[in-house]
Amino acid sequence: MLYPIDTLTRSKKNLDGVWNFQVDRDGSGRSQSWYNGLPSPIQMPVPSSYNDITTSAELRDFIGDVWYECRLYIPRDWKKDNVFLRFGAVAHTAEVWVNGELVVENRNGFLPFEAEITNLVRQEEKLHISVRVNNELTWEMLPPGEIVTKTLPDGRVEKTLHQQHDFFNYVGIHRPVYLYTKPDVSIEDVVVDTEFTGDVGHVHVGVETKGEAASITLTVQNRDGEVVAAGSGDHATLDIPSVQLWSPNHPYLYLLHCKLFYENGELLDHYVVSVGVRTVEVKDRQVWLNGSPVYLTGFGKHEDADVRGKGYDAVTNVRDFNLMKECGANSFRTSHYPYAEEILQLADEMGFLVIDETSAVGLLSQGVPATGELEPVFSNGRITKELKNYHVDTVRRLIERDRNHPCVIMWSISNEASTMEEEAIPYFQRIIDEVRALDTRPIMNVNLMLIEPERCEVSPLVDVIGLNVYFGWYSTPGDLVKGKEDLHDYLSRWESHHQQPVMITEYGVDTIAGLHKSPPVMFSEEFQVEFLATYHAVFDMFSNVGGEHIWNFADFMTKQDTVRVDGNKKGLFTRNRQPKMAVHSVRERWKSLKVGRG
Ligand code: GCB
Repeated sequence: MLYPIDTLTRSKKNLDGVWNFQVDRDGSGRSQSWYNGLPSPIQMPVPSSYNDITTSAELRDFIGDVWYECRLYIPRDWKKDNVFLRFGAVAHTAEVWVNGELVVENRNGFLPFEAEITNLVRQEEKLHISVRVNNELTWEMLPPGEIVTKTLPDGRVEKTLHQQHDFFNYVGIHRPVYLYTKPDVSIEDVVVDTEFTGDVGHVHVGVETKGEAASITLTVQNRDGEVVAAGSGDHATLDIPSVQLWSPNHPYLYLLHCKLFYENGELLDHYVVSVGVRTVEVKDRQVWLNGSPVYLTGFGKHEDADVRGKGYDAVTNVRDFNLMKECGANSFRTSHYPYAEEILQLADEMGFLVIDETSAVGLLSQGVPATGELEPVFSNGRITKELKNYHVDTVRRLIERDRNHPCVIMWSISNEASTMEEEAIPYFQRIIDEVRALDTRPIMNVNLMLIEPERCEVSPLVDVIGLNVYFGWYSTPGDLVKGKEDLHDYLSRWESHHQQPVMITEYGVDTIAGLHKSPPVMFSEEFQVEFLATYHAVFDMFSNVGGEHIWNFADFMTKQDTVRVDGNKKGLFTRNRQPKMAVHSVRERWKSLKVGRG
């Protein structure tokens, strides 16, 4: 799905701001036609999670439906165009009405959806947009969850969410909302793939169109606005002489202009895609970028910030990227769901390699921390056909959304699933087949520490194995001597059992900023420094380790729990994006690593 942009033939209108909002306590809003107007709304910013905007614990923890609405005029000159209403993401399920008419339903909290509303725009009055949002999770969606209901003595129904994943169930209209126009004869999709031979870059372009256009022209402009390659047709390869390759240290972007023309030369549609020329492959137990091995340094992240929750926030995102650059990070993982498209655009611009993850987190029998024996979920009917279809659909929509971003170097198909079960093989094979049918990038699956190399059934199917490791934290807590031995033993066994590169996708410890202890103890800043240094020394002993992502970039909110102190505190930065002590030693290491850093 193409991102809405202004071009010679298209306009967009951003609807972010303060909308009306109302909680639907007994779920009767639909039958009371709230889509025609909310009876007693309060104000709610969009985009944002609604949970932390007021001071009400009831709203923060509410389970069920809430409603949003806004009203606006559409410019008169839009009346000749086709108009679409597009949401970047609404968690978790949404129904959208325009002028009282249901126009779209969506069941995916992390991916965009849209509806054509041309006929409704042609009416004279203000447009009334109404959205019903529900935050209930089931085992037929991702991430999975379960709502347990209890009827209280006074007849009220109490709902509790049981979730496996370790982040707060923030919900609401999370990403930018746009109205945009598209001509009758239009560019529906553009697919770009790149490679190079010597110093010539090859940009393979596929254009999907709607309606009858006489011709399609394709031109590539460099940063100075000069046309450096040109072609035509719906499939073409454009060659860029003396190409500037895209990499984290040199995030050079070209602009690909696609134009549709009528026979008489009239311009019908125009769309522009940023293109970074680069290659990614996995060989010799390493990840290669532009023909050289690259070692990934960086973080598992979250879309999470104080007050805003998971709401898109450019301020936080640019701050995060500046801090990551400053640490010597060249990459991050979109743990544990697809991030906003605007974040990937920023990663293209600023130069980060991204492991793009689906929202398949928590496909196992335990919550966090998972310790002890795991119960099966694939073989006992917990993982249903509906869930698998949802996963396949998510992967398809993710790839269709993100495949043109040079920053995306890998697809991560799940985090910590119950992959010791044989029944997980056909499930994941289906997901992998879907990815391979759509794209050539390497596939990663992220493994739970409890699932030992000899027991993991899914790792043999993927290109890169992600390992989340917490020896000396969740196992032998506080004992880094034993933790180091266990980590060494674990990595040695992965090295001898599997031929693919492994990537350390998580390692880290909860650290309370300002807590100092000598000798170090768990939760102190000194312990975080020592833990990371211990792990780094072990990683350096293994040539099949292709990278290290600290868990987490910043402290983040979780559900309330005895193992969490106002959220997960494994950040290298606080939730307010200020450094903990370990930042300094991490920066020193990452900036001086000799292995290729892209
Ligand atoms: C994990 C999970 C991550 C948790 C982390 C932790 O393995 O992948 O979502 O937040 O452990 O801190 O326990």
